Amino acid sequence: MTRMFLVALAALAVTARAQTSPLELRYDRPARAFEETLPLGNGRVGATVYGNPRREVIHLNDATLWTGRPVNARMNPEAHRHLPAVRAALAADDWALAEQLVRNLQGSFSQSYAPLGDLVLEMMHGEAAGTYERRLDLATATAAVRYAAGASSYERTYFVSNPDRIFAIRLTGSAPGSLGFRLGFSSPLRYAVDASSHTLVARGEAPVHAEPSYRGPMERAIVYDEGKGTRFVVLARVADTDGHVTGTGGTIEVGGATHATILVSIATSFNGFDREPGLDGRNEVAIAQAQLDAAARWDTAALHARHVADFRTYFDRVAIDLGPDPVPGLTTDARLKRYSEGASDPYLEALYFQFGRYLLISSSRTPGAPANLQGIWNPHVRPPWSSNYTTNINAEMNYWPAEVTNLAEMHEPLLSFIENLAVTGRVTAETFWGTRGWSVAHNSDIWAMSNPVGDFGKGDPAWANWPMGGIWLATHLWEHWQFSRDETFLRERAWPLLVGAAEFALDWLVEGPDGWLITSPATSPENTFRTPDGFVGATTIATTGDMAMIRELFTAILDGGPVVGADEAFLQRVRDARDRLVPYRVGRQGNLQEWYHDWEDSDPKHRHQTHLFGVYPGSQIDPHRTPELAAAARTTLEIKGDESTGWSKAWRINLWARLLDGNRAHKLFRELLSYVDPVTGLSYGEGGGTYPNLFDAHPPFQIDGNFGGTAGVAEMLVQSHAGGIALLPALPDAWPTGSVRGLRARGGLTIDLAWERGALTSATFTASAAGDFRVAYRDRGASFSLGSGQSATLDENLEPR
Ligand code: FUC
Repeated sequence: MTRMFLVALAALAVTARAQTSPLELRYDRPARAFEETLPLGNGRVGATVYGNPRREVIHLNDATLWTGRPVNARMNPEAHRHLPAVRAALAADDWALAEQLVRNLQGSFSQSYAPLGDLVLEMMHGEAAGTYERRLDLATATAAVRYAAGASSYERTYFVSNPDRIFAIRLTGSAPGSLGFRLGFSSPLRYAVDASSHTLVARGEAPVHAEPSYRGPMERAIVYDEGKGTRFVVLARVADTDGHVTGTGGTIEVGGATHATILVSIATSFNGFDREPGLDGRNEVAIAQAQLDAAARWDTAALHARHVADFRTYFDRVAIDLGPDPVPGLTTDARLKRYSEGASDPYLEALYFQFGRYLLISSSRTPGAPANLQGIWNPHVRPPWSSNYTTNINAEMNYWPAEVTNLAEMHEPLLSFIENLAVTGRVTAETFWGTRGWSVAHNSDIWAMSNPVGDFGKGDPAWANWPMGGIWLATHLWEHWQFSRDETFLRERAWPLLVGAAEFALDWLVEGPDGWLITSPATSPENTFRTPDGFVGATTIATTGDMAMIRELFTAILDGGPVVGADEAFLQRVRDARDRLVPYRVGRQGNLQEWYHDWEDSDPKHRHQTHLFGVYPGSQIDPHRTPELAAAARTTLEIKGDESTGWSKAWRINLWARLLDGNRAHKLFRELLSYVDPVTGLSYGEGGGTYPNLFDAHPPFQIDGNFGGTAGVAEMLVQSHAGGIALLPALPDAWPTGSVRGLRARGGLTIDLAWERGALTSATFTASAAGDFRVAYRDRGASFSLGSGQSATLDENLEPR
């Protein structure tokens, strides 16, 4: 059995090696910190592997384990009554008063994504000696640790299976009887563990409240209310072993073995965003038991084969070659350092791109529980920024690679989450903003909270009072339709939500001083302006970001209306409103103006750049259609400079790609991949980069930069936002020869490209929906029609092959 299993793994490794170096993270030592661990996940359960020979600690997570309970969206029912006073202050240019009054439009903070606990393996062998290996194979989503101790060599293989809903650890020791270990569990949450029945059973409950960590130490930062929080259970059973198994207290002991498999089944009582996880929770024990019993019917090799087949369905859709591996066999941390010091490494760049896809498949397969700020991998009870959904950039950025890198199914957790948000968002729109439709502010959690945060007046309006999250999120529904051309999706799921977002926007817009429609109050996430007389604040009118998001939404409505046969009177209202939105303006410095007035930024280098939304992810500004605005966007980026946080750099890769500057996009990509040491680098702030395990460093760890970086690579190779499809629109000099297979474009095309010495050599298009397509490469263009399932291949002159 063991041998068969290893042979299967080896065969997979050989297939991968045939192309280039295998797509793997590899290290010659155990992880010293969380940011060096190997992340595994089935889109719900997460596990991070340190790989210590004698004492292995694995952080476990479940995407549905959060603090809190269903949110009372009607938490501040009279808030909207303060709006007229805020608007009057803004109309009188009394920015300071508006800034103060707008605090009346705040509610509670979001809840936090919770850690679940640690699986602890104490190995009963002496000190490890000799070679040590720790690897994560991306194509098979399998981690492995190999080392020797005494006269035996040991191997551990780890994977989290989606089809069998199980986390499996296979352990072997080469010498007869040399494998022995104790298995235990601990959790930073309230829990109890028992292993007397040979199955380790750990049960616990999440707090009903956790204060965001940025609020600092405070009383009642963590509140438990027994029976009210989300319950969790971990069942761990040792299967497939030739050793003897005993259970005492909270520990399982295995001795005298050469092989054993630990099967770990996890479930929570989370039962939807609007149901009590305590009283009305799911029966987590029955679920976990059923998962365990079902998985235990397969042997380990079969479990692994089923897992790999499932994972590869998604992962293998895209292959990329950006150039040869200059240092085959070098460990990932050494490679990253070498790259940070200026060496070129197209293999690492391709690996980083594919790692983003790996992370999305591993973290985003649970309806209503999209990947959060840390994906699903979090060991902290009060994680950075609550590890929540931050909708003023981060939650959306997580999903930038979903469609373009051919993982549309992984978009689904976000799309279903938006459906939940529209429910609480309707109450938020009515009570906070006095409008119809639905609206989401800048933070959310698994309970789909949608209110502006700030603890009822204590939050800085620069981040707390931004009501545009729903509109930004709604554009994801539109994007999913554009890439899939799934008319049923558009009609039945997306359209009602798009209309609700538009109703909010129509009601939220008011007539401004020059007759334009404006938003009032408005902020530009998390920036502050300086008025000519020196007042620094955030609350104003008609920020460029607000206008851009509304314009993007209205354009989607007007494009989608005819497809679904929407009511013409409604479309006319949207058309009229869109024509009256405050237009883009170019500021004194030649920059794209962020504020309604041509004010200075109090921090011109700020990481947020919401006013560039129309360049990316929006589709309003580009060098061909709007050259002046594109030039102004460029100037804005020049003023900001390139140094920023991880996600901010990742956004800028995409922005520069859309501005058709491949070399600048690549420079930012290089900077996103700057080595950040987790042991000394656990600080909040700028200096974004990449940790040794390729997790994005805001710092601290925040997964959005990984996803934004992956999207950025795709955006350099294919763009499809402006009606046609641009091939290699921002190919950097650093990638003279390469190929990519399986990227997706709007209209439902899958695209394979190859290029040599900086020039396209061939392009193949396969349509998943019938359509007429226009493609462009440099100054050449071609048009063709394809039926669903049909392909076309063009040569370097865009002539059919
Ligand atoms: C916003 C950003 C921070 C961070 C946090 C999660 O507050 O300004 O940089 O990304 O969200």
